[in-house]
Amino acid sequence: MLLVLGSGCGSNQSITSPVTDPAREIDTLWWAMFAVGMVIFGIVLGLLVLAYVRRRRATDHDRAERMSYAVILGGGMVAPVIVLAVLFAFVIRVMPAVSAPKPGATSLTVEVTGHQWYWEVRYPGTDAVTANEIHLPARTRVRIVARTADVIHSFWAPRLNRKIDMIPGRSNSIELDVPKVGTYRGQCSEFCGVGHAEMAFRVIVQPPDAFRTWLDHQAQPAETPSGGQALAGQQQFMSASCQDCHTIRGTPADGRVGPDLTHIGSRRTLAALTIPNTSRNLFQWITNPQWWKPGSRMPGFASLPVSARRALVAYLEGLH
Ligand code: HEC
Ligand SMILES: [Cu+2]
Repeated sequence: MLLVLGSGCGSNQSITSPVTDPAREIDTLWWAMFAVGMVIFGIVLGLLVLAYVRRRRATDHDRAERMSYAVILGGGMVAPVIVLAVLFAFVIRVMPAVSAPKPGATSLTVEVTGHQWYWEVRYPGTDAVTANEIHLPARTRVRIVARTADVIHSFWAPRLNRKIDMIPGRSNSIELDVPKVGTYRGQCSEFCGVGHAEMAFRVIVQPPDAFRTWLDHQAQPAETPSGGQALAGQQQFMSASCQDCHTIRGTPADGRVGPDLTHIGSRRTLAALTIPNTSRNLFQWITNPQWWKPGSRMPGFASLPVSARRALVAYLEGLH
C-alpha cells in the first residue's frame, strides 16, 4: 500500500517535485490543503473515539441534546466556513502566479493543439511543426497557446505549471518559464476517448543556443533521400495513402490528420510517447498501430509487402 502511494510521488510527472515558481506555489498549496485535511481527519477520529468511550454515560438527555446542537452548528457550519475561508485565501494567493501571461510579457510563443490522441506543436513565425516532444529554451518566458482540433483535452505538465483545458473554438494560454535544462513529462488530463491514457507528451528544455539550433533545423523542409531503400520508401509514402493524413514539408504530402513527419527521425518516441522510436517499433507501428494504441486514428498497413514497409521505415528514419 505504502509502495503504491509512494510510487506516485517524486516522479517526473508529479506536482510534489516542482521545478518552476508557479509549480512550487501549487505544491505549497497542495501540502497546505493536505495538512488541513489531516488535522480535520484527526479531530473527527478523536470525536468518534470519544463518542464510543462515553457512550453509556449520557443520562442527562437535555444536556446531550444541547451538545449535539453545538456539534452540528460548530462542526457543520462554523468550522467549515473558517477552514474554507483560510484555504480560499491560500488559493487567491496562488492564482496570479499560475494565471495566463499578459500580452507581450513572454518572448516565445508555442502553439500546442490537442488531437485524438496526440499533440501537434507549432512555433509561430517559423515553419517548424512537430508532435508530442515540445522543445523549449531554458530560462525563457514561453507562452503556450492551447487549442483543440476535436474534443476537449487538457494540457498538464505537473512539474511546470497547472493544467490548462483545450476547449473547442477557444484558445487558452499559460506561461512556462523553466529554469532547469531537462525533460519533463506531461499527460492529457481530460478524458477524450479510448486513446486518452496514451496521450502523453514531453517538454524538453534545452540551453537557449541548443534550442535555436534545433528550431532552425525543424523549420527546414525534409531531406530528399539520395537513393536506395529510402528513395523507394519515399515513393511508397506518396503512392500509399500516407500522404492523405501526414505532411512531409518539401514533398507533395500535406495531410493534416496525423502528426507532421518532416523530422520524424529526430523524435525519440512515437504515438504520443507510447513507444520508443526504433526501426523495429516503426515497422510494427506501420503494420498495426492498433496493437500499440487501441483506437488510434491510423489504419494498419499489414497489406503492404514487407519490403514496402521496410522501405517506408528506411525513408522515415532518414528524416532527421
Ligand atoms: C487515416 C489517416 C492516416 C493514414 C492513412 C496514415 N496515418 Fe500515420 N498516423 C495517423 C495518426 C492520426 C497518427 C497519430 C497516432 C497517435 O498517436 O494516436 C499517425 C501516426 C503516425 C506515425 C507516428 C508519428 C509520431 O510522431 O508519433 C508514423 C511514423 C506514421 N503515422 C506513419 C504513417 C505511414 C508510413 C503511413 C502510410 C503507410 C501512414 N502513417 C498512414 C494517421 C494516418
Ligand atoms: Cu485526454
